[in-house]
Amino acid sequence: MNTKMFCYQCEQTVGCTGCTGNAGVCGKKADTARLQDELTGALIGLARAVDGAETISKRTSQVIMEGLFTTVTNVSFDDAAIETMIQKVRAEKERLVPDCSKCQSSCGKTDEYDMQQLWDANEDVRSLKSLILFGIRGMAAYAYHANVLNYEDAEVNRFFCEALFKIGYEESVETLLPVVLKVGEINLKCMALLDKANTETYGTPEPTAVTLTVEKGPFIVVTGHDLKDLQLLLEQTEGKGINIYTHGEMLPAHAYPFLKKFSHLKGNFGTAWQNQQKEFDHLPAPILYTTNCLMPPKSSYADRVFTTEVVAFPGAVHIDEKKDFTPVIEKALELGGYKEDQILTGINGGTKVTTGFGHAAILSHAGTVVEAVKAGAIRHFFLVAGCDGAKPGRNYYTEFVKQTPSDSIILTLACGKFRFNDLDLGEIGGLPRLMDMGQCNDAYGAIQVAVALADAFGCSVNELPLSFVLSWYEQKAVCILLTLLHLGIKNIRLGPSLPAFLSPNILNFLVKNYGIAPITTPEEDIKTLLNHNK
Ligand code: SF4
Ligand code: SF3
Repeated sequence: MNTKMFCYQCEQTVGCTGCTGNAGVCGKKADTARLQDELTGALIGLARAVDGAETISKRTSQVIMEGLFTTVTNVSFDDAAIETMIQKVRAEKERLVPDCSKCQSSCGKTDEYDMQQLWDANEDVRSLKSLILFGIRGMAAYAYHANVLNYEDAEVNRFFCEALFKIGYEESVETLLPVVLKVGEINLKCMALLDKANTETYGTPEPTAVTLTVEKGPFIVVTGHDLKDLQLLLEQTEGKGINIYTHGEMLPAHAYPFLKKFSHLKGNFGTAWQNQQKEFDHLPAPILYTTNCLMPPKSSYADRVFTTEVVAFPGAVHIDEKKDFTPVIEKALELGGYKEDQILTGINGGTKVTTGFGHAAILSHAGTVVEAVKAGAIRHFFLVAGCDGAKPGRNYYTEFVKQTPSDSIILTLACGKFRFNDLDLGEIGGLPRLMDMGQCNDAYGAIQVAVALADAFGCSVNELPLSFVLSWYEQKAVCILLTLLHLGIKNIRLGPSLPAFLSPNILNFLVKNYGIAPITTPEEDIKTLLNHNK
């Protein structure tokens, strides 16, 4: 394959096959894509150097997580930052195995990996290696968030190396397929780790109504998934007359007892990531990006974009690991915010949204839920969850939710919910019909709820009146999907389009063994899914 760049890791890839020109649909330039490939090749080189080690040091693991996270869609557009990351990976390999790259031995482990080999491989091998690579990229983001809260899991850390090693070493479908499923297994452990890290640090999420009104005066919008950054920003802005508003995947932060005690954490601004260029246009406030999804900023607000951790964009001020948010605070004071309160709404006109229905909150009503199912008040549960995106066809999810019968419950999580989370769908037996469980990583909570319900009814998760209707965009969705497959969850509906990196044979395998299917129309899918477990 002789292209300027090759990337097909996200849902908006060109023609559902791959971005191959001078830049991807996301705005990633060909040079950046090539550097990301070089970084991935260097990470495989590092994994080769630690092959067989029982324990992977904290330092090596941090380098691997950071390197993988850097290559997730909409995280880093900054070539200089990626080059620095590549040097960091090489330095770590040199520290572990001095002179490895100069060694003449025939062990076959001295080199970095040339990603062109992967892109040129037989389509099934390429498909499986891509599933592994994109899955561990997503998982690395979750491990990274747990790590900043000082939580780590030796098995998760070891698996990053194992998976990277296999990408560079195994060449057969038979040996790669088990690794794909193992990504799902280990990601479940990784999401459990992050759940523990978040709840032990910030408390158990509580159902919380969040206003969409932005009060007059200086404010900061904080987006992404990193709760620690939000905590530090809240501490540094306390008493300074600056309000903080969450955006996108930061919305569920309002439900954590430790974070909600800050009275200047006021509400949520805006919707999902793909609307940021419209919503941030001339915003009288700075925006702090803690993770994906960053879109190339328009000139109307580029001077107020701040990044931290692995997020980076050329020209945007980057807050380094010292976490001094003074430049963001000064920008908020300089811009001054709105002159009057702004009563803003969600996509459907609602003026507030509710979040915080984590597994603990839902399971505290387990008795009510079980009784309601037995009495026929609840006929079905739909998990309508996942990423949002820019491509047309995603209004399927809004329509799906609107058309669900009034005796069904909708659980949701991740940023796709902004299409419908301001709808008032009413209640069943005192429980809201629409419950937001949190960020994408809180898919762990949805799994906990499903397992507990299956226990209560003495059946398997697949026998529950529960359907998974998922929307994907980037690589975190890949690891979550692999976790659901690892758990044997069947009949998932996936959209808005299927991943370009599923070869026909691998897709057939998923269809045959897991009944995975693309979304069709809300009417058709609701009808099929309601009849499924009868
Ligand atoms: Fe294309 Fe997605 Fe890759 Fe960006 S991340 S270059 S849009 S496939
Ligand atoms: Fe959204 Fe980018 Fe995936 Fe965590 S913020 S879900 S797309």
